[in-house]
Amino acid sequence: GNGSGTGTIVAPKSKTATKRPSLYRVLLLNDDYTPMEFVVHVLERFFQKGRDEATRIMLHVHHHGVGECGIYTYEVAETKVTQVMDFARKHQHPLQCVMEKK
Ligand code: NFA
Repeated sequence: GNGSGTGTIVAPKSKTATKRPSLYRVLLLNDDYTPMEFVVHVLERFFQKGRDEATRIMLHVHHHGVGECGIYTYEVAETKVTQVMDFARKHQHPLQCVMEKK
């Protein structure tokens, strides 16, 4: 860029429409077998939640069947879902993680 003053001549930006990316909710689904502590760990590790917020979300999923972990662009949401599903499978827990368009 020209920000640091290198003497480069930059053409003025033409005013074209920039569209915001679609957003996706990442959700955890309740089941009868995954340990509560494992779900809290998932929320801390993959969704950057602190212990208290992770526990709140886990209990919401436990009581309501589904709950939101975060809202991300498509590629980030897809990566989170894959990371959680791989981690749950590795530990032989049936935890399900899905994404839905907002
Ligand atoms: N319902 C699970 C249990 O009683 C805990 C759980 C919470 C599982 C949230 C999945 C998601 N051990």
